Amino acid sequence: MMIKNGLNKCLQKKFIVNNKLFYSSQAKPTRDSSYAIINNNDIEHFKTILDSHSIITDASEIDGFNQDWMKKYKGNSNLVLKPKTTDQVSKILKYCNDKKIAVVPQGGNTGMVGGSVPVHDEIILSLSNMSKIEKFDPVTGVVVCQAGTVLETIDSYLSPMGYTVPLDLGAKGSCQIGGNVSTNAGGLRLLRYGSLHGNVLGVEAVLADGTILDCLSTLRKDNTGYDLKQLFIGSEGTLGIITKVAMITPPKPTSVNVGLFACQDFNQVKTVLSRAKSQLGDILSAFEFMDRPCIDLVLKHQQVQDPFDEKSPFYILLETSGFNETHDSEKLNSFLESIMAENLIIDGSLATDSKNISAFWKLRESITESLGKEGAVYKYDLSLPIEQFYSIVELMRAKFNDKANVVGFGHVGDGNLHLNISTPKKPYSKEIFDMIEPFVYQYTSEHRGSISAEHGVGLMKPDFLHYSKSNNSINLMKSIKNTMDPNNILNPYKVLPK
Ligand code: FAD
Ligand code: 2HG
Ligand code: ZN
Repeated sequence: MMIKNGLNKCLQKKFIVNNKLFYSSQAKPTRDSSYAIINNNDIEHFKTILDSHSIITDASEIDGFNQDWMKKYKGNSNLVLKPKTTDQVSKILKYCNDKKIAVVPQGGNTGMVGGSVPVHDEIILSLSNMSKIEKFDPVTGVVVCQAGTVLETIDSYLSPMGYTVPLDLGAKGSCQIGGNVSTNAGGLRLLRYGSLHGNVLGVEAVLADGTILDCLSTLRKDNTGYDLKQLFIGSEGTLGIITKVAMITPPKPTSVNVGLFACQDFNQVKTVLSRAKSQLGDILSAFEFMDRPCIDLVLKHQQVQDPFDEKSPFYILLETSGFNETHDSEKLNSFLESIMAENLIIDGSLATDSKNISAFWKLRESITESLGKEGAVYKYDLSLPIEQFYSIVELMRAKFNDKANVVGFGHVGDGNLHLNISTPKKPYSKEIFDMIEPFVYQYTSEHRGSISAEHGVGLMKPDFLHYSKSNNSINLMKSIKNTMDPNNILNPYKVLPK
């Protein structure tokens, strides 16, 4: 296997965007007129809770908070509050609940389903000023931090002590741990470390009426009744505002290898995945997949080189992480020998030093950014059985022909496909949405998949929730919401259908 050098650092440019805002094939929800419209008295009251720097009323400053990073969803809020303490969050929510003022919690605003921005004039409660790492236990690996701490900051803090965060994603430099927990973000290493439902040991959350709920346990085992913290993991800010998170972190691997493999067809990808699981076992830490159009997009928009001389239809990025270089290399080499001997890959390249490892990861992690540079992008984040995993990409490609660029990539090791359809240089269009939705959701439902594997429901999918949840489940979700937030002030119009 040859390592090809020269995959340069990507140029960080602003996404090309357009201003036509469509939410989905569904109409934008109308404003619920029972919410109060904020006035000067409200702002004067917030001045008794927060210092003046933590209250933003200037329209141009608020603009960035009103709009999501894809420039697909835009609200109309005229107030951003940036509390520094749990007590301040509690006082803000108590007031909003009493006055029936709607609130949208916002972390790093990197979410992909429009959950983090207001739909109408909700107050934006930004957690950015709550970014302290409060405690770390070097024996148990448990870290406790405020919800606004950026994921990468936690990782940089842990690294010198030999620990790492159990989740990693392309947005790590901007997303916050509170946002990650609220969306139950998956990412690139879920295959190895599991989901946040397992890694989060405790949360502190403020309920809609201002009650501070202390579930900030740091215990690995605690079966004392209902596990209430789970309600906040993945509920996208609809049940409470997370103010602190306690999370178990794994030791940072000292030996890391990344292989990039080219395959002729998706069957080869599937077989390599099953071989990797059985032969690499405990050192397998990521198994990502991307089709050729993804690579073409990255090559078009980033300063990177094709690692292979020949084009192939499918690529796998496989990572091993462990603590014994000799053991890991032996294991990886015998795995590589066997997949090559059986012609399961047509080309491959291995990176063992940090420069080449990051170059390989860059190819995978910059797909989203490259797609964003194309213009309108329609994103679908699906869990599908491995047998149907790629068929939906082929179906959509056939449906669109040359009307749109259809790409497939994602966390194939976890059964999670990112289907993206882009129409370069064109604005979002209802016609395109109607060609995709509800077809993609129906297909997913027919194969008992999930219409949101990791990005959440947000504003994009409440009307489609029934494709993945039974009526009884949706009704129970509604009654939990009603119990915890009877005035419906927290992140309205999101997650639950009307
Ligand atoms: P935001 O976008 O600000 O908010 C997300 C949701 O959580 C909103 O509903 C918001 O109201 C709520 N929320 C935020 N903070 C709180 C809080 N403290 N309390 C209560 N509710 C809160 N996601 C994945 O799962 N896997 C990936 O691999 C992945 N890769 C990405 C790569 C890129 C380049 C980008 C831009 C995004 C990616 N995402 C991925 C999506 C996104 O980064 C994650 O969903 C992330 O967890 C959101 O965190 P955030 O702080 O930006 O939250
Ligand atoms: C990823 O895995 C993210 O890179 C983004 O979840 C997926 O852009 C997307 O569709
Ligand atoms: Zn993803």
